[in-house]
Amino acid sequence: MQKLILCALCAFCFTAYTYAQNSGPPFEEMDRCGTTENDERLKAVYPGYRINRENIERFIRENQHLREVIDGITIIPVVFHVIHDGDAIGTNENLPESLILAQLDQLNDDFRRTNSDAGNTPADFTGIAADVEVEFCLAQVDPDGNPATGINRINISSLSGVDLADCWDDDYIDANIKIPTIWNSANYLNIWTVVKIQRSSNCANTILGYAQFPGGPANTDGVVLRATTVGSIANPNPNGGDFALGRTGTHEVGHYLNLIHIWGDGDCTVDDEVADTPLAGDDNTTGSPCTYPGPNSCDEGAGDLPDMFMNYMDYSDDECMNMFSNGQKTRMLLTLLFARTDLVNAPCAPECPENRVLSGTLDGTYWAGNSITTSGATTIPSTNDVILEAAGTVTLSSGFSTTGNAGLYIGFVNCASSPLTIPDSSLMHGLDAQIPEGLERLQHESRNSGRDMKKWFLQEMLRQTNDQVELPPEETRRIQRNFRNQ
Ligand SMILES: [Ca+2]
Ligand SMILES: [Ca+2]
Ligand SMILES: [Ca+2]
Ligand SMILES: [Ca+2]
Ligand SMILES: [Zn+2]
Repeated sequence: MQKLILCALCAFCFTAYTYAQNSGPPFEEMDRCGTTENDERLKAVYPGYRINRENIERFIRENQHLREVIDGITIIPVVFHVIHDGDAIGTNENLPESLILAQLDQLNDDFRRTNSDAGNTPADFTGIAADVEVEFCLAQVDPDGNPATGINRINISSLSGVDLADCWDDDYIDANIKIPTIWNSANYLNIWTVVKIQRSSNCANTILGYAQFPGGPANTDGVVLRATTVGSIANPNPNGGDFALGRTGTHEVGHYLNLIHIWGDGDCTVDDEVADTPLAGDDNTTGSPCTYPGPNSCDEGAGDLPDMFMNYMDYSDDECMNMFSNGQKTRMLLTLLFARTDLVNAPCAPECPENRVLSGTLDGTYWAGNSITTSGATTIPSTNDVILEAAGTVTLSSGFSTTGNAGLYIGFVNCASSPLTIPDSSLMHGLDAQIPEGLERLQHESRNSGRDMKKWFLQEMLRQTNDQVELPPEETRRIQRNFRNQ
């Protein structure tokens, strides 16, 4: 099932590029993804992991309504650990910065549906093709609070026990490469690029990438990519063959945000826990020219559609992939809400776009690079949750009001270009004086991890819209993310 079987065109593809040193076997023999095997291994080793996975699934199933409170763009800080064996920077697996930036671009394009090949999505699926509203930035601060580039080059000679002659399967990479190099996985998406990833079963050097689903051990959390897959449509990896456009990264980050394969890793009786993706009986390894319709592996009766082989979570060639679905988007956003809460408390360089003046009825998230001010009659109705996040000041003017069980969160995020100082007592007192009717007390949290970040928030911000839902206290911390408004 994992094996990629390509078409007769491969004879052409095979001669169209040359391999770098250590780049592995011919691409028609590659395994698209090792995530499922890694998942099975972790379930066998860590009993708690299986329970975590079940809890996350239950949360997603029972809290679809919370999708509504996630508004605006979520920005995830990324660190690329470029693992090499002494090659000059930009050579072989010691990837040039240009390819790493290209991969970051492709992630952003694919998750925001600004990918240049979005027009290839078949009409059957354009209605559900999603702007996931998640973006990625290179981490600007390391876990010790020092300025960083988000690119961390590591010579394996500095890693004890790592040898290119060893079998680099998921277990080996986790233990010998990830654990010694990881940045706190609660706060960063760690992506390791490596020269080879080998199958556990026979050490074949064929796996393009693998991810760890949420709920696993913190010290191995992240995504591993074969170095030859790192690139983009605009800047393909010269050694990547059919997998040069960065879609391995998109696929694996999809797993990292809890997506499972489009065919649910099973036959037509097993789905992918996403309602708007058609059932599929197995993976598709569709290659050029990516003709739609392709296979239709399961008959779902009325309204049946062919397989969505162009979904990032199938096994098609990079050039045939071009979409996530709305259902996949919901699954990823709810995962961020429940299982990757602190990830988005990001030491990225925040953008600093503007001052904002709000009035009328508020709902959702409002972000401003400098200040947010309300003007005249401004209301949060009892059914709404509102997040005001600014790099400067937030001022609730005299016409501001709330009704009933409205939720309000006010946060401040430092902006790299305009260092933030908040006069604690004065601002707290200023806000204290303005706590509107129907809202509970303000809490103050101060964080200093490389930048000033001070947040005030109201308890019970997450209004309980469903009495059966018991969110753990940490859920209020979902707000510690880099929100910005569209
Ligand atoms: Ca090398
Ligand atoms: Ca299936
Ligand atoms: Ca489905
Ligand atoms: Ca079908
Ligand atoms: Zn996969």
